[in-house]
Amino acid sequence: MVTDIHAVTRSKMATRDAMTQYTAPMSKRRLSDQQRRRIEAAQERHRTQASAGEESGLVIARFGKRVLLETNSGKQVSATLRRHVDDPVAGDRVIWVSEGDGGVVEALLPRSTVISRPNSQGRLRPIAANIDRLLVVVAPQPEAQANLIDRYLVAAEHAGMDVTLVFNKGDLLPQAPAVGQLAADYRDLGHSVVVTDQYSDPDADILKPIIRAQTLALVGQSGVGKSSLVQRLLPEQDIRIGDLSSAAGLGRHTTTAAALYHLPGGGQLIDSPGVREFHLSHLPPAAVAAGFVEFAPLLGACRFRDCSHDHEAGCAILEAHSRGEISANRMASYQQIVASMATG
Ligand SMILES: Nc1nc2c(ncn2[C@@H]2O[C@H](COP(=O)(O)OP(=O)(O)OP(=O)(O)O)[C@@H](O)[C@H]2O)c(=O)[nH]1
Ligand SMILES: [Mg+2]
Ligand SMILES: [Zn+2]
Repeated sequence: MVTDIHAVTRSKMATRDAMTQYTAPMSKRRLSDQQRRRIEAAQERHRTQASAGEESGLVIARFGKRVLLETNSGKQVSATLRRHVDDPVAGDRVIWVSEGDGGVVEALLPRSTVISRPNSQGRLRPIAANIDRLLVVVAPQPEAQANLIDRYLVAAEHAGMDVTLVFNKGDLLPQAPAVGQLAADYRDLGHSVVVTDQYSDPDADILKPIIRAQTLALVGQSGVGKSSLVQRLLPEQDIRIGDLSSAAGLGRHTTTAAALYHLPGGGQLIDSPGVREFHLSHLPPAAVAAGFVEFAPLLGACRFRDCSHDHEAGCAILEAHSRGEISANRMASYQQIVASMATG
């Protein structure tokens, strides 16, 4: 949250600079086709040039300087990383060789998508890769934050991933009408929204048709029930679930590393550690407006090409807001994100 007026001013300047340089990402469809071709070409190149013993593998989880790999024959192997190998994470495909009881990762194959976030030192770190759809999980407890949802929507749009907003702990919604309203608001904006809870029939799980054969990543605050969702879909596995009563649902992280799970009906889910906040300081500021679905058709219609949609005359977005077509909450959330970007 920015309380420093100088920081706000700096952010506006940064916005303008970045806006003139920003080019909108290609459509998701073209992006993924092109990236898929590039990845296939890299894999093919590797197949023809591979030296003895090298094969590709899927990263199930990353633990410090080691990864847990799934081999092409479905076995799990713990592997170290050659020094130059760049930060493999759950969902990555890598080239590895076996060594002793384990393996060594030699190369990271190109990614179609990656979710990253700045670490506590402000360095951008990948969390999970090759994601088709982000499942942004929110709940009445800890209470859903619209601004955090908006940040994930911006990041996903920029990265070319689809998004479903999962309103979990639906059993608690009758006591949390504001969260129910939030679900309705995002649905009205045209987003994919599901309401679910751990007591619903697993065979009729509302998430199953969304998952299909894709790779999905569960993200959101700690304690909203991401790991519980995985457990529901994989009743045989033993997945660590947090005890909300001892943590009051805040600030405690039960899941400490992202991990990939294959689902029996096809598709794979990547569970990730909960976040307290999600910084977008690594994105160009103009990506923020592009991630607000009701702003997108108006972009380019402002009088000034480098409009920051904050105070300018002839701003199509502010005009739509004054006509009641963009809600006060979303306008404020947009401005809060842009203002926070200069300070991280
Ligand atoms: N009432 C209710 N509680 C739930 C539901 N799903 C999960 N919980 C509870 O929420 C708490 C946290 O669940 P987790 O699955 O560990 O949450 P998480 O999002 O994985 O948390 P981190 O790993 O810390 O990010 C546990 O006490 C669960 O029993 C639900 O549908 N309804
Ligand atoms: Mg968890
Ligand atoms: Zn504008």
